[in-house]
Amino acid sequence: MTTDAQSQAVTDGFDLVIDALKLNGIDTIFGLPGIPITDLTRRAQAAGMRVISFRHEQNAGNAAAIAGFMTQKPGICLTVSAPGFLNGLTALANATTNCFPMILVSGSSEREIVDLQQGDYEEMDQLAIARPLAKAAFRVLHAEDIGVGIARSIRAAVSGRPGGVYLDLPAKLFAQTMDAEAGKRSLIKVVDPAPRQIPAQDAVQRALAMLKTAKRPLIVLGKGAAYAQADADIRALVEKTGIPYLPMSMAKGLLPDTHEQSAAAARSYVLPEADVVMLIGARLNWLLSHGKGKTWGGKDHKAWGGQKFIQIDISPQEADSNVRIDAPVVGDIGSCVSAMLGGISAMGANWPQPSADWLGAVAERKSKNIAKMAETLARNPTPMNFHSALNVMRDIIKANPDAILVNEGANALDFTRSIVDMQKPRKRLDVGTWGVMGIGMGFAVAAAVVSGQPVIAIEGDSAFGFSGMEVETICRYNLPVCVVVFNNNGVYCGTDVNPTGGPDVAPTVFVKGARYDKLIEAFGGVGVHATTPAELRKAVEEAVRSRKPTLVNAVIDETAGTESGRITSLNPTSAKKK
Ligand code: OXT
Ligand code: ADP
Ligand code: MG
Repeated sequence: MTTDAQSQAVTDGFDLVIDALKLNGIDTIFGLPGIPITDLTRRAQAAGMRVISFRHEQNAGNAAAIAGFMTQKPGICLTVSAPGFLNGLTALANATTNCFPMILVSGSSEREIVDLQQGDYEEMDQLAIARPLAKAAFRVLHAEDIGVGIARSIRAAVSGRPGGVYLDLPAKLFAQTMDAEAGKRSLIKVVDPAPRQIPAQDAVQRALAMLKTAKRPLIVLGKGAAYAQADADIRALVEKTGIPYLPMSMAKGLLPDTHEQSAAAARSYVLPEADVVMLIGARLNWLLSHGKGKTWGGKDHKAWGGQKFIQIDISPQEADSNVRIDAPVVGDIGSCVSAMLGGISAMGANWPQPSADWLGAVAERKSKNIAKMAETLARNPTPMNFHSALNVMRDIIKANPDAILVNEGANALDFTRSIVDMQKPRKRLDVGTWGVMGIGMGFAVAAAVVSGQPVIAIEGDSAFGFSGMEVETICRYNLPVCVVVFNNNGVYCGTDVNPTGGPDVAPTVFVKGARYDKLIEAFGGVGVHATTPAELRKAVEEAVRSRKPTLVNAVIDETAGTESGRITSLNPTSAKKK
């Protein structure tokens, strides 16, 4: 005879973690199994979650981070203890830096042994190491606290300025059991995880007054604006004000790059010339030359260029980080932009359009640059250079506006950014705030998994090497990813020589004529060696059409690149290769 106690249903740590994630609408885990989380991956899959297993945790972490950016739900990266955790940490730090919501969930070793430093299996004080690199870091010791641990992690990742969160789950926790009913009750479905933050009316009025009196206004759209998913209102704000706008790299496509108000092709003209600049989800960091110096028309590299700044951002601490912000508007971008629109509508016909002089000057500079670019793109040199290869990629992306473009490298990044137009929001995913190499395959996998759309990854040959083994992952899950390796035999280019004449090649040079296409063939994918624009076009078009995992080794003139692409000046010696 069974007693009541014996027949009582129980649950355990594994199931509680899975149930808590599912309860919060999280249906995908990016990770890499091993002690102590192998069974967590198995049981998550058995419970109907999508578990995408990677070959290296950094790539799983990058996948989680970009999934977070694309969906506004925290992406989950699951790793084993110490080394697996550390492998995931770069992605966690990168997520925090870029304001991407993700949760790095790592198994860890026994607290009693770790804290006494008695040499446990994969011993490491992971929580202490993660804390400075994450927006928040938590550890759960008891099964009944799993619900709270996951709820707090979700809130921390997506509320306010999004970021990376670390959640430490010691091995012992998973095997802990508790009454199933009590377990269920302990879970929390997070209500309103990213509450709207309404801007103060006086802040909105101050910003509008400044914008209204501007003679040469400019709007800068950053990846915060892309993240916010307030696309229609942002477009309405830009169009109603008639102000030229500059998209930061990952904000390209928020309005189509072909929009007549886009000043992307007149960047170096509009930054120093503008008198009032409204930043929407963009920081005045290095990518915007800290809002001062010669880029902004300042006399020397530190001098203020005379612009007044309006900054729309969810973080109240962002204002004044580099130069004075004259009109900070703090709130979520959706609410701020809609409040601004409300103010503008209230003024009706009294809202002034920018002067014809300003718009004309921007248009003139823009059409000059576009004409110059068209000339360069029309050339067809042998071997291919970045321009002739990107002329092809530009057409293909134009014909496939829903495809997602992943992009990393130096020249391969910078040329792609200015040549390939994006037509829809959040379709361009790249190296972001840190200019970090290695995001490529993780981003590509997540983009395909999250969106189901074809993904095209334009990769420098060096950049690709950081995550290249994940082509096996792409083949294993049969993802519609086409990787195009711009192979110029090295970091920046392939022409450096060892000045000593010794047997080692120069540090920036790779094996010449490498066949990256062979790599994907090892896993059953399609490999193509392309030496002409026609071959490149055929291969990528076929990949997009067939949705088969494909890697195109696009041979690029090894002399074509410049040191560090467009950011040569950041090298301490500022040495120019060409
Ligand atoms: O106005 P002007 O005249 O100036 O012209 C501008 C626009 O107006 C114009 N434009 C257009 N013209 C015509 N038509 C259109 N549509 C148009 N659009 C624009 O074009 C120009 C340029 O416009 P842009 O791009 O908007 O402006 P600009 O001035 O470039 O903007 C400034 C920046 C700073 C915003 C921009 O440059 C930017 O976003 N830069 C990002 C740079 C970056 O992040 N680079 C990556 C890091 S480099 C380096 O660190 C690398 N490493 C080291 C390393 C890293 N990073 N990570 C790790 C983990 N380990 C090591 C390595 C190893 S790169 C690298 C590998 C490199 O080798 P690869 O083989 O991978 O790559 P290749 O170089 O290809 O060989
Ligand atoms: P970019 O590199 O494109 O200029 P950054 O990463 O520097 O973009 O800046 C993004 C900014 O957007 C950050 O300061 C962040 O606080 C802000 N942000 C992110 N999401 C939101 C949101 N939903 N509402 C308001 N601001 C946001
Ligand atoms: Mg290269």
